[in-house]
Amino acid sequence: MEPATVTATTRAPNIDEHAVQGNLVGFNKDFQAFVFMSFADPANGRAFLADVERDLSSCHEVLAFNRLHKEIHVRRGGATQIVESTWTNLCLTFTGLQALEAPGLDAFPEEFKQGMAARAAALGDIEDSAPATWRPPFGQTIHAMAIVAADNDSDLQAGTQRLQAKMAAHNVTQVGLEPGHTRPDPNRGHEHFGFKDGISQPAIAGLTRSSKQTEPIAAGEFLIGYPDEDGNVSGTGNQPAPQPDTPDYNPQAPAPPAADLPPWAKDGSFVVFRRLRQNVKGFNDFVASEGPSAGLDSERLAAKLVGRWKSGAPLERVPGTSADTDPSAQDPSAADPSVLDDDKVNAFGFEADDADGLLTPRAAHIRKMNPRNAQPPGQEVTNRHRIARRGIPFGEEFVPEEPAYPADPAQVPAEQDRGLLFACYQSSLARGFEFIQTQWSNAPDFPRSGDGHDPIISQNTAERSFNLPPSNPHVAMARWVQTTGGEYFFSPSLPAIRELGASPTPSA
Ligand code: N7H
Repeated sequence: MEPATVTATTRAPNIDEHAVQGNLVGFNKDFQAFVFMSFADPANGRAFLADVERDLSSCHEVLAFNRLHKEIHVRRGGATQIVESTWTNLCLTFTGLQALEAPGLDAFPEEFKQGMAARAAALGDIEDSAPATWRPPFGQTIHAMAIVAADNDSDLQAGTQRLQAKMAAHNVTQVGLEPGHTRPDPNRGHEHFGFKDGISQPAIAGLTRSSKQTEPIAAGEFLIGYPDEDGNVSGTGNQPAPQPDTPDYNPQAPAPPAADLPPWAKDGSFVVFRRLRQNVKGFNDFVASEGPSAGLDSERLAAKLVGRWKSGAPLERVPGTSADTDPSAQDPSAADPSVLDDDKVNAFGFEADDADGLLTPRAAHIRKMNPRNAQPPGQEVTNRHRIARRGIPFGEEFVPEEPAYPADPAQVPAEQDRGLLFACYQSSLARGFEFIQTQWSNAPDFPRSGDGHDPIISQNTAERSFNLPPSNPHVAMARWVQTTGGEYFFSPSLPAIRELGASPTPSA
């Protein structure tokens, strides 16, 4: 594939922030609920959309609030919550769009039409991650998902009840609800294995700037109707399918649609929701028992699997680290907290200084998920597979004394049922989530032959192994993250929700 054509328009498109739903840029709230629903019939569904639309938040509102919040926080020296907001967004499955009799649905891509459960074989969701083991309503009919996000639990309850009242008024049935919340201090911002999360996020050209000084990614990688990294307008039928001899090729992806998405899809985005249960005890026991044979203590082996220390500090050298320092030997932030500063924490590549994975193993989670400047593929290929992650942890805190997980996933007790409500946004499921899950995470030969599986999220085999340089033992790993549900959604723009809600036959 030719290198990306980067034009001024690609870099700074004119995006209507009032149109795009707000969670694309990240609600960034400590309490969130994902509410799943089904419509009784098209008229009721459309009436619900028309009614709920005024409660939905836009990117403009979220960005303005976040700016104000930060300004007050900085000026008052980190004072307690001064301004608060509760946000709601709504997105629809393919069956939900059909239930609304939305026009132009033929042009939607095949993987979205099939839904996540039907994509299980391609995604590697097998054995204890197979749809047969998923919690209801996953794998069953879901028409829509609302995301409610608030600063505290009582605001979340109030926001959810407001939504539920509108659902009830229009005969919309709640088929599931997944509550998430950030972990309590001192683990706020960390996921359940203990790692700081939400550090490396792509900036979306024309919409967000990265505080971590990374180059913005073309808006067309996240939103429909804008030039992507290759200069093609996303959602149009003119995008050639990647050919087998290119690093963009995904044999698991169905052929891309030949037709353009309908006009109402502009400013929309595809959303992946995945309920990922984390076996914290299994992970902790593994790094404690396997570390010594690899010559590492448990914290260091854990860091090698992820590619960052639990503090968030990278295993690579960042600006200011001397060339003879090994930041993968012990957490450098203990001696120098500045490695966690925005201008350092993400300021590294892999290939130039660490081609052999001596610091960050090539199969470490963050290296698989964003190979940065790896060759192959080059940066321009990596940038065609970026996602905006918007997940939040769920479940109770881990207690070290708790028993091992039962073999049967259905028997995991509620108090041990914890993990990540993973959500991500992209303009193409095939090139975003599906590509990185199948071609990078699940692939033992990516980036290079024999590197191993992503230790955190690969799913397709119980025989997972991880190549740990320099001695390169293939460490055998259990699966500590199980898929317990998930679905594909489309997050339409606010004008599109008005249009879909207003008329039984909106113009295609
Ligand atoms: Fe991952 N973890 O705790 O190990 N992830 N992730 N992820 N993840 C990242 O930079 C984790 C999951 C990505 O640009 C960090 O935010 C866990 C899925 C991407 O450097 C940590 C789960 C997918 C990045 C974790 C999970 C991804 C990333 C480092 C599930 C996509 C950015 C902190 C339970 C299919 C890479 C950070 C970059 C980072 C963890 C899921 C993708 C600590 C526990 C399903 C793109």
